[in-house]
Amino acid sequence: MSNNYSKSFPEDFTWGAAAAAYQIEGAWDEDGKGKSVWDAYCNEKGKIWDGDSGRVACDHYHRYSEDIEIMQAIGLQAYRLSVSWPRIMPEGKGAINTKGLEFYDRLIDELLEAGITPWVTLFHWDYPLTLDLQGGWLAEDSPKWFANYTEVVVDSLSDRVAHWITLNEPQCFVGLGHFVGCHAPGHRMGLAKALQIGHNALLAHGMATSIIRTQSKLQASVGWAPVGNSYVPATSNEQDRAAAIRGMEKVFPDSLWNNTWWGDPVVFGRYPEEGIEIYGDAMPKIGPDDFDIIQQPIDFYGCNVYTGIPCKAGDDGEPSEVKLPSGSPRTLFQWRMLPESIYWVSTFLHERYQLPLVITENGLSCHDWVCLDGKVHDSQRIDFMNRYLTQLHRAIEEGADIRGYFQWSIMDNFEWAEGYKHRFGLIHIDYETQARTMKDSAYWYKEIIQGNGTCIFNDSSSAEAVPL
Ligand code: GBH
Repeated sequence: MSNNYSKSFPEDFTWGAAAAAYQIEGAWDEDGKGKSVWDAYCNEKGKIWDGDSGRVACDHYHRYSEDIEIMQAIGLQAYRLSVSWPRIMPEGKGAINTKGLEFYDRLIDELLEAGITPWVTLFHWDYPLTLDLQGGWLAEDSPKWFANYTEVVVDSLSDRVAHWITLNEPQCFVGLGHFVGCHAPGHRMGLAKALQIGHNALLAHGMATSIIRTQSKLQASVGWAPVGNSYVPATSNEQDRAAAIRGMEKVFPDSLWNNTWWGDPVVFGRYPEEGIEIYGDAMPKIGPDDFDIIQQPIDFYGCNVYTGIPCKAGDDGEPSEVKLPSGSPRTLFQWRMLPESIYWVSTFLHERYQLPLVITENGLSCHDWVCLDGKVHDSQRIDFMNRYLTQLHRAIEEGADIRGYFQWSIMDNFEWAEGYKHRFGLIHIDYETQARTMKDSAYWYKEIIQGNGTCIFNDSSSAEAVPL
């Protein structure tokens, strides 16, 4: 058994953690904030587990100073936050809510004082309700609305913020929000409209990227944070490996969890041929300049990765899912724990797009135990992170240019349709008292950061293939 205590990540590697506005801020109607589609969706009966909402969440809006102190105690180098669009533009366009902007001013100033680099996501799903009522992402003007909002944020924060992420997971807010309907705004619009919304979101990404590039006061680094399927070959034979890569490049007719449908327009300025064929009549309307707008140079490609699909090559070479033995480890969400997913998807993205990569999210919900000694034991999180980081290191060793890792999430938070059932945090939140407690994983991560990964223990169990 090889024990790789000598592992080290690249010298300028960024160790961070992430969260999103609606999931932690609370203060849903304070200081002039407008409503988001999530505020409305949570009021609909039966949509959210236990009838929860993000009205109060972690009360981060008021407790951000304390949260930054804990981030500092963990030794975080970077913190990925998102700006709530309706907090700073209550109607989504037009009037600016200065009080909302002042919150992000204070937050960023204090992060910088604590020596933590802010990475700002412009859109992590809390879309202004007023705009949704005016057609939302389907409206022809929607990319422009986003561009105008971006200008406001860039004008106000870019003297201190250099790292930007335009959109978080279009696959989710388009797919789950407008196609499946299990996330806000809860529309089920059919494939054609969903793809049009996706196209508008890509235009929004492009416009925002060029605005940041041209209007930022600091030299900006811009990327985005999509999520796509990661396939893991069940054996190390050539056919199975090829099938996994095929799975990550494939456009599926009935699913929006693709990598290339979203990534190719951004990096190559075109939709993948295969997608154009299978979507046929459902293809979005594409204006003559659209791809010039969408294809803006980006500085890094973000990758949110949680789980993967184990596969073998079918007779036609296409990936065919392999059933793991029952009882194979899963997270509390029932997502498979598949450490190699981070290796395969980052290797795939590196090879296809040839851009620096940043793992913009990786983490899990698991049971944790608040003990009498006041400690919170979450050994599954530590085990999970250790294994995923081992595989991330493997990808780097084999040549993938990976610049950073953001753990999801810095603290337990409002897990969308699952409410507060799932705890993803390094920091435990007591939702009765709002008390914060660093979990065991936070102490563990602190040492990982301090040692730049040198103390990641590779027990070799996940180094090669998924055992069948
Ligand atoms: C992210 O989405 C979000 O960005 C974040 O806000 C959220 O809190 C976090 O993750 C946790 O959910 O095939 O059944 O094994 C995650 C998107 C989409 C990742 C579905 C896992 C596969 C589930 N997820 N995906 S499954």
